[in-house]
Amino acid sequence: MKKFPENFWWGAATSGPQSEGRFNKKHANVFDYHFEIEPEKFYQHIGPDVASNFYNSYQEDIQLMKSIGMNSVRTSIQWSRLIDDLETNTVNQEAVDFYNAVIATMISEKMTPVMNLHHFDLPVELYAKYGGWESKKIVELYVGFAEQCFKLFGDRVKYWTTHNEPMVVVEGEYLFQFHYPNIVDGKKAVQVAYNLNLASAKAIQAFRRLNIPEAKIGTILNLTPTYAASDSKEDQEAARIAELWNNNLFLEPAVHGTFPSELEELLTQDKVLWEGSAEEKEVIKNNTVDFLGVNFYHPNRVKAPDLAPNSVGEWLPNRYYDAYDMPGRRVNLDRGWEIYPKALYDIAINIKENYKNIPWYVSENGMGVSNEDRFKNSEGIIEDEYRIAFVTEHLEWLYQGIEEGSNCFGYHMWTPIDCWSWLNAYKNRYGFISNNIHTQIKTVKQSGYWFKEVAKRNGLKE
Ligand code: BGP
Repeated sequence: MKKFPENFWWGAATSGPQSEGRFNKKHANVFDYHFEIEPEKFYQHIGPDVASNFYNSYQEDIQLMKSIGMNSVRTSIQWSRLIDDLETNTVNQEAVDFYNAVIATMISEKMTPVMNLHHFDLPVELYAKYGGWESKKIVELYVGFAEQCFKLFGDRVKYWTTHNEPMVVVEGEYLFQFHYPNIVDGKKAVQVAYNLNLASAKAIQAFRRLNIPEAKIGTILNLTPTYAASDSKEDQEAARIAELWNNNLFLEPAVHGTFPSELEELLTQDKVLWEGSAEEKEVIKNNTVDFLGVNFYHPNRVKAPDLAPNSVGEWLPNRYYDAYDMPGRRVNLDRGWEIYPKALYDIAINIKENYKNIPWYVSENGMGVSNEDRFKNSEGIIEDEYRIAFVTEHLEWLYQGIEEGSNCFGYHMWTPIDCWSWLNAYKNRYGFISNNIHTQIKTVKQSGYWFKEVAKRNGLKE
């Protein structure tokens, strides 16, 4: 048997904005607002209003999670729910009661709660008033919110994360127009990336000052290892820059407390470098993470760009590389993402060799498949063998990385119960547990029963 380390986390991740529903929330986050103004942009015009109804059904949902053998679970605290006055960071008592109840239920079901503080869900008023993450004012307000969370829940929550996939905020909101406010502005994107790194370090600083016994803090990054189309000098150079921008821009400050110098040089040469003070860089230097969460879905294959990088026009980071569609690649067509499990091994070794072999866990992995009802058997259970195969392959490569010394302490699936997925809404389903969004009836899939056995064995059968 392929046995995983003792006390390995077997679990799954969700987020507040994708599971709770908008019930009883005083403020709108950027997605709540985007759906209000452009519902037609969301698959089948379904917004985050109800999501998977976690706000009302958290007890039953957590019990279902427990029933499939999960020993740990991540969700997020919504800033737009917890805070009443966004300027002074006073808290909303009903929200405090809600998160207290969620945490208590997880603990009573013997699941380690992991709480994330930012899952793309900035209160939209802060975007309207200050320009969101473009502004350092938001960094300060976010740190105030984070501090409230540590004080309110830190006695019971021992694993915290500052952001989920900050790079997606940069890409979705400022480069590639898949998240509100759909801006295309490379210079702003660079500043937002810096500010998100700064916010993470400042939240960690606030956390350390509170000295909460046994509590640890990390951040969650979507790592997309880069593979060049060929060994040619040009393709290799494209891959080098893609790796600097997509991964190292967040990974290096989080773990080493510095920005990649080659990237700083490039951004300086292109006259788009962020504004940051020596004092801020000191904060980043001195407040690195205790652990890392890695979301892994797909690799990033690149080739030399068709157009010369010094072509005239708006600066965007991808002027240095083009996406490469490798012939024969395996793809999940519903999501359009390549399936390449060996990348998880490459991540494990990269962390071991270049990032202090810091403790890390797979904080998301999984596959979103549409119309899963077609796989229902006569008992109404979805037979999602493709998901079992997908997770097995990823776990095998992860196992190999651990065998070679990478310090990985867990595997979380995206997601426990089918939840709302941004613009794709409920098109692609990722859960171990299905959700009928009309009745909110939740049913364990075949993969959920399978996962329970894996967790119980703490390993994979040979
Ligand atoms: C990650 C996010 C999750 C989740 C997942 C699936 O990027 O952290 O919030 O949504 O991807 O992707 P999607 O919902 O875009 O299909």
